[in-house]
Amino acid sequence: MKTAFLGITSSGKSTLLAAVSGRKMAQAGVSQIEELVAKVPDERLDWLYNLYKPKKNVPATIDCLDLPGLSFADDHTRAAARRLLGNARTADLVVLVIRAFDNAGIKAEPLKELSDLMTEILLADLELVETRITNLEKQVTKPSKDQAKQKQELEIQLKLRKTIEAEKPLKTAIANDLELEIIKPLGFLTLKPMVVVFNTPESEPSQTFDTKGIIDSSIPVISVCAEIEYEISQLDAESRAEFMKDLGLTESAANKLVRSCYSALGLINFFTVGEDENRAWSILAGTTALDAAGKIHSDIKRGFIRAETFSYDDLKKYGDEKAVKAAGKFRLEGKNYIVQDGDIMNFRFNV
Ligand SMILES: Nc1nc2c(ncn2[C@@H]2O[C@H](COP(=O)(O)OP(=O)(O)O)[C@@H](O)[C@H]2O)c(=O)[nH]1
Ligand SMILES: [Mg+2]
Repeated sequence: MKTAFLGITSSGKSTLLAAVSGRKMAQAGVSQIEELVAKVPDERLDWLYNLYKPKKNVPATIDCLDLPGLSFADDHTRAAARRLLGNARTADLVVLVIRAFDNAGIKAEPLKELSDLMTEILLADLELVETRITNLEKQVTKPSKDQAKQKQELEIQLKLRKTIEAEKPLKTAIANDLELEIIKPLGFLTLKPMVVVFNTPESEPSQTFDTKGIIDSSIPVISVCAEIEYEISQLDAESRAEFMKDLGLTESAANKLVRSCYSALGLINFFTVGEDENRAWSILAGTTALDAAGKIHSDIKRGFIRAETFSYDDLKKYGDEKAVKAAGKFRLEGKNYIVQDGDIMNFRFNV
């Protein structure tokens, strides 16, 4: 699962990514594509750590792609921006970073910036559709074993073009899963889940913005001051707690952002616990116990017998595993059990 961070140059993408990944800020102005890993904060894992005191505590992570800043100032930079947007096509989630702080004398125009970015993303998808239509129209005239498939895709692409031109969301044009499967490899940006981040000034970190009419109300919108978050990320645990207390914060905005990316990706956690390590595992909501076992190791999936399962909530309520068992909350689940967020699992297997 990969998240691409997109935004205009100097919107604070790299600062924000340094904050969520806990690393040092690279030299300013570095304009290459970089992959970073962000730990997904989960206070349940911290609680479990205190109970089991394992040697290691392993949180879930998400991969983040830092793309060089976009510019739509002229045809030349616009063409470069189009190419950069292409790099986001393999991502599962798009995070738009919008500059809401004045920078080097340039005033922030956050809503305009968001609106422009949304337009450019839509145009990039339109260009992809146009190119595809041109190619397919040529291909379908030549007999080949793929001809039927090409005709089918051409019909879908023509439908998509109409939808974009009518300024309607692409997903309204897709009739069923088969159509979705046919066009999925192209990586349309407007079909991806999205999170919008307003990078706010230090003077007003929780400033909010009315995005009605610009983006769909289902898209999560978060206010973050990347500079402050970066400072927080560079502190040791103790100073961090103090700093946050001074600011009256219970959770850093960077944490909130990572968690909202995680849920926008449709991911949930199950846990494994033990002397060696406690670990949070990422799975898509709706994953079966058998596939969850496969996340850990293919042998565990192959030799799956059953999954000893109890919920984090029950563990917290009753205090320890023995009490969970005594309360009748310890379960044996089979292959088809749908794993729930917060399940603590031990897979029995035989290979
Ligand atoms: N005042 C202020 N400056 C910021 C903030 N976030 C980033 N910056 C500054 O804006 C400049 C560009 O940030 P950078 O993260 O490199 O932007 P990118 O081009 O989107 O990767 C840097 O000088 C940052 O220090 C913020 O929240 N407030
Ligand atoms: Mg950058």
